[in-house]
Amino acid sequence: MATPLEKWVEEQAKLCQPDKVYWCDGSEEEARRLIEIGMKKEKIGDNPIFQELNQNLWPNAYLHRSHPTDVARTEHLTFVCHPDKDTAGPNNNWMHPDEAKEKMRKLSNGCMKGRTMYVLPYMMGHPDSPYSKACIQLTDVSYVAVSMRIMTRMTKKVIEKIGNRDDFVKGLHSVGDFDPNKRFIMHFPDEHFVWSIGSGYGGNALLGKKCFSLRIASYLGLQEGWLAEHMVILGIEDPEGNITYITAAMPSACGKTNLAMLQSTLPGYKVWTLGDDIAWLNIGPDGRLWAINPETGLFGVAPGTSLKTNPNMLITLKGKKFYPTLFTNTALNVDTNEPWWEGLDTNIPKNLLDWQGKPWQPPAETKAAHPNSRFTVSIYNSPTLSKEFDNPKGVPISAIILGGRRTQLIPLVVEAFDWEHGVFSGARTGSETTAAAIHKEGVLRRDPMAMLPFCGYNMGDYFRHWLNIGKRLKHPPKIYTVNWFRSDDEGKFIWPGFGENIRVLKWIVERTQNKVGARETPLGNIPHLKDLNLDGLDIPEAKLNKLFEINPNQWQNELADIKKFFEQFGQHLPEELWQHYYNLEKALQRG
Ligand code: SAT
Ligand code: MN
Repeated sequence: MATPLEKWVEEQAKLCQPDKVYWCDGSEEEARRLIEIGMKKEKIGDNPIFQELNQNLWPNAYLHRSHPTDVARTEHLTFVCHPDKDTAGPNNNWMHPDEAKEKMRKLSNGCMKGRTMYVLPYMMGHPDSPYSKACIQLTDVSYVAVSMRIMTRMTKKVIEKIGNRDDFVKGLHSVGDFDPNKRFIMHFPDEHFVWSIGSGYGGNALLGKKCFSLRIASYLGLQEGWLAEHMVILGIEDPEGNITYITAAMPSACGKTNLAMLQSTLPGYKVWTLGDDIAWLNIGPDGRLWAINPETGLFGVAPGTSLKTNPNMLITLKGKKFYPTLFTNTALNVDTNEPWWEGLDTNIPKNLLDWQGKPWQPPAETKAAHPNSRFTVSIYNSPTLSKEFDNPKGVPISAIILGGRRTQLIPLVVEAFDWEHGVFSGARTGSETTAAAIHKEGVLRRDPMAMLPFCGYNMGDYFRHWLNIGKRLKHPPKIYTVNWFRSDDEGKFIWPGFGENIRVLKWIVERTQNKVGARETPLGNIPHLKDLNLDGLDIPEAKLNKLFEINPNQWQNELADIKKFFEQFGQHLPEELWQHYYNLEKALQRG
């Protein structure tokens, strides 16, 4: 008798009509075979799927060039298909599940002809964790199969774990013909099912990542009483050897990965990495909030990554532990066969191909590496990997950081008065857009908890869910907002960022230990400058003050914009958040 899993795979194969169905076991030997296939047989246009890079300098590394129109997440083609629109909320594109399936069935009919359907069994979370989920993705491209081996725990054991159950997490993915007009990423939360066609790009195609671990998992979390968040997880070790665990939410390409692997500039402090993108947060039996990272890989933005900005990442990328490491849409140094991107070093190689494989020389109108070019590498390669990474229980969280990219207005760090005020502070967070998704760069958009593109249901209800979680926590983490990007009158960032951010983390840790005081402002508590270790930094006092300036006049537009954002959620927006809004308005008037 066929299991529900076997039946499901068979049905999808009937629809997509691949030449072959191949069940992956997740082994290294298999990954090597898939890379061979991707180098020799499978193609995108005229390009092979993989190209081997210099194995001496970049062990196990391969270059992938995507279809030129397929370089980032496509939020306008991403739908959350609840039976009713209200559940999806104004923060999601919505389509009725029946209509969405009809559309996808038509597009998927025969979409895998001439290709192999890979069946990928994988776990999100450690297999022994009470919080982990067993998943299956189908895909028709080796790039996705190999990427999923890096990003998740892919093993045949998942098939045994699923056994005769039919409630496993399902993903059906095909690159189709890469036609942007036939590209859709559809989520069916009630069925734990994601159906994606037309794109091979990370967040559109690695369905365990944003699609399941955030959009669908956030909805599961609402039903089951936990949170799926767009957050890094890290441990901060102080000179006495105590480790404090925190999470931090920031929109894509705001330095989350750099934060997760931060190289401390303060003697005696060290950061341990647990995750760079997604955290699942559960209330433990002790009444604290516990975090696991459901992933095992890092899918980071390449441009800007250097020995100066993130030395640990370069060590990770050159690590040999886990096979393979992928570079997507970076440039290529032809003489040395190495990947290259803007910001890697100051020397521009003489003989360079851009991300599409065309000769490139400065000055040029476009960048050599695509601004959203990425690396995919195992977290096990990281020299800063926390010893708790594989602990099925996760780590207890003492502080939550909610960040955004704001060149004006928002102070370097502010502590919320309590959990509820923290939820308000997160809910009003805005960020200037980057290249991680297809939209205009540098435009302000509200992005609460960095979850706007990833919350799989009405965000008004999401805020209510956060408030409810807070009520159930005996020892809630403290909540902070940070902004590394505030700029001076010449448009230059005031704060040096990167490794120097440890100075802000140190203050946060000391606040969670009640070791330092704070100054109350309308936005929340900010540091006394004497408590912020600024040794060796050369920031004039006037600029330091500017980092923490709260200008009530400038805040008038901001308040109006927050109000407009909140109003969209109508009755779904918790009354408590309006209360905090009016409190802030009044406090700013008082100055
Ligand atoms: O493409 S992903 O969504 O996986 C990466 C990102 O935008 O954060
Ligand atoms: Mn992300």
